[in-house]
Amino acid sequence: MVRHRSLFVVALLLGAAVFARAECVNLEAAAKEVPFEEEMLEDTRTGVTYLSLIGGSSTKGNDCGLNPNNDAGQWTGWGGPLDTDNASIGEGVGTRNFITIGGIRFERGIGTHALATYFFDISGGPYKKFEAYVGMDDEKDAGAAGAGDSCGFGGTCEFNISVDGSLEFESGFVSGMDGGDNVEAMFVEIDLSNASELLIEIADAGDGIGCDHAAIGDAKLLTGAALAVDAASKAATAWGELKTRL
Ligand SMILES: [Ca+2]
Ligand SMILES: [Ca+2]
Repeated sequence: MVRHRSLFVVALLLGAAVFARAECVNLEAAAKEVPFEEEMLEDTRTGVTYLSLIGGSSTKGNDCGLNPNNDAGQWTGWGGPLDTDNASIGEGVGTRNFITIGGIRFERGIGTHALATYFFDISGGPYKKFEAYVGMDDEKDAGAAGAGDSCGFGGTCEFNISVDGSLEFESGFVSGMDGGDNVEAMFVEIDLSNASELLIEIADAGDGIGCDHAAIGDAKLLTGAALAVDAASKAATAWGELKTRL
């Protein structure tokens, strides 16, 4: 079971309520409508640092989070270079969509395409934990608008995450759909005490990179200050009622 319900900050999107996106989200309009049932908003707790690819050029951080310190040519295996943070890979530059995995739209995150590699220098940072949700972006699910059915199971990848050379998370085979059902994002939670380097690798699951629109939702580093806040208290409302923007 994905442990997301108590951790999510969700948007109440009823009627014509105006919803302002977080400052670091600069994708104003998606290229196409990717259905979603719920949305996970930016975690605004003190002590949260997002992994952020585009918000700045510094290797040690930018206004929107922590930038990778490996060459940008390794950030996506297709449709690059990545030009917009917190967006899917789409069909290349100018066609990005909001990141959506398993029916959940993520306000913050990394949208890319296998093969992809990211090194993050977390040395000297007071980070205690890494959290994220990994999966295939729903924009390539069979029947998704513009996707056609050529992608079958919505792409297939493997997500491997290492800390200081030690493999801490292996997703195994991940597809975008399982038969006719959407596939939920996998929650990742890794302790980071005294860590120096976080490595995220996205492989093609052995069947080539076709349709491999991979996504990492709400990818963030947490300090002790963030962990001191009861995440459950951030849940704005009950889950399940938030289907009004479908
Ligand atoms: Ca999917
Ligand atoms: Ca694949």
